[in-house]
Amino acid sequence: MNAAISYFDEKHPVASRLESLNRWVAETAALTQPDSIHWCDGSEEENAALLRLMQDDGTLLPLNPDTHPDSWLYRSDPSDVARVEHLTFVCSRDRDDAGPNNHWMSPAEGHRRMDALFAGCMRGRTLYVIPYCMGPIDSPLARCGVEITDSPYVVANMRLMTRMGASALARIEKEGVFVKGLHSTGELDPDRRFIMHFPEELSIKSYGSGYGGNALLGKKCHALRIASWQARQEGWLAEHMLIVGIENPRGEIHYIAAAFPSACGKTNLAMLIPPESYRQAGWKVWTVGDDICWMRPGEDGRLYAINPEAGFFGVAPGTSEKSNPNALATIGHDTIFTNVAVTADNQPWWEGLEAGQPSKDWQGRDFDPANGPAAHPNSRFTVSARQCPSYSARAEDPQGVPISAIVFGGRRASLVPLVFEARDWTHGVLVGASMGSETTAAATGDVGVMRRDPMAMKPFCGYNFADYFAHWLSFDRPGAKLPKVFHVNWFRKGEDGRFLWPGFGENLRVLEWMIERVEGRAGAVELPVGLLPENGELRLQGLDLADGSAEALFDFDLAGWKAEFEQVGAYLQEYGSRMPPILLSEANEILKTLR
Ligand code: SAT
Ligand code: MN
Repeated sequence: MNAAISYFDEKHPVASRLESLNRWVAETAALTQPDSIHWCDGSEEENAALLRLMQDDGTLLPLNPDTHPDSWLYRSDPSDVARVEHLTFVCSRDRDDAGPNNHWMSPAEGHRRMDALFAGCMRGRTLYVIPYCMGPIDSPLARCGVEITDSPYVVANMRLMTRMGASALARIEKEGVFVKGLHSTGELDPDRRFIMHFPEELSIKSYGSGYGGNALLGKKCHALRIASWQARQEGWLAEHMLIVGIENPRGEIHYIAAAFPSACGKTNLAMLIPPESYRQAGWKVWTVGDDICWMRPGEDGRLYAINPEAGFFGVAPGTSEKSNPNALATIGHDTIFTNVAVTADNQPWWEGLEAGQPSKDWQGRDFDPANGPAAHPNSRFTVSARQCPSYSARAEDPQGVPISAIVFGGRRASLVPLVFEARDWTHGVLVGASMGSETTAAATGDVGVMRRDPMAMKPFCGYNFADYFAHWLSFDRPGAKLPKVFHVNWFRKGEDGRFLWPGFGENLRVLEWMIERVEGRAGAVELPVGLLPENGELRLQGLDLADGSAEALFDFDLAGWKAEFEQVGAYLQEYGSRMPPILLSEANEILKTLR
């Protein structure tokens, strides 16, 4: 301890009035041995100085200032381009609290391993202290954390993704509670890389990666894994969901929260542009968040949601004037691009962008198709949400927005129809719990493999899924006015292997049906798996679907569903006696009907 305190001298002044924070920074400095300590205040000057530093040492490459002012390219280590689920652990005291859905290590072993990696790792580097707030600074739903990192790239990204600096520190000093996140890029050696969570201590230790979800600790580590644990204790939900407001021609706005796995279109849905005929009729879409949603019951019994983030860390490939013009407008300036390609005139480029040609690939090599795609499939942009043309004024509302509908969805080439509605909350929880999806490039490993991904939280739930489902079920109580629950599948394919549904802006047609259901105006047909739109209730006018697609999108394959529910039943059984019996019996009932 005494050695640690020596870090606070004239060169490293004590920067907080909160003793527990100062002590933690001092202890961390004693362990990691940085050359200097910098407490981030979140100011423009600080950001400018950091960007200059990274430009000078080649960490950030400036992009074309005429087309992309104040924007930067960051090329990561080629081995460090995605989340690493196999190296991500929940270190709870009791192994069963982490559950079969998480890798587990005891807290003592977790700390021992991590502290061995952190010992002396910041020699020659600066230790940055980043106080941040997840959610609007004055929101009772928001929660704070402090990330210590040796990566200026992480500081610059956290500044875009969270409310970071002096105002967050003031809230932390008032509350006295914060999530402690310790991060070092270490040697970027995949064999010396771990992301560990200590939910009972509200702390995170992450070593050996500079990539988004592994290194920006406010995001998946805090706002999902630790927050889901906190949310269970405190009676709220921390979810991997976008939040979007849909304004109808009468000027009424319904807010929808939707859970899709990483790289399955959350950003696109959150920023959707209505089809021409809808636009003319007066429909508008407002973006509240594109990745994470914290919600809790309000006094009127409805669920109220905030987006804990302040920016977007979106997938670049596939983003175009056609697929997501709002995203393109958002990233026109003051954006950090990670692992994209560049054109000859130094504009960022990725597959799916209509304009331009790649000149250098994501690793800085002359572009050669033999080396694979020009931009890494998980290349990203980081940008402040305030730059989004469709950013909702309610996104900064400290009380959050009331949620009318919850949507679950995965990438399923077959079986699952375009949309169906759950019969009630319990069935809705089962619909979420039985979600399946094909894996994407957002995590290291095979792409396109079908796996169970309940509520799109498989990589992010900080505790036992059985307890998580029980927590979800507990919201159905007297006085609750819960949202309706739906399931969508934008990714069903026809026999020719092509997508049956055009997606993107046209998805508003499906959201319109949901809103009509919420308002009690649209009909539905009941099948064993849920409620489908009555014939003609899903508005398809003006949509150029291939012959037979409209039917194929809702084609009901009885044998396929039986097999699906047999799998779902077996999956839920894996959680043993902690699985809520009502969920098992709900799944069983459906299977019986299918048989
Ligand atoms: O890398 S992140 O976890 O931040 C993005 C994602 O995979 O959803
Ligand atoms: Mn995500």
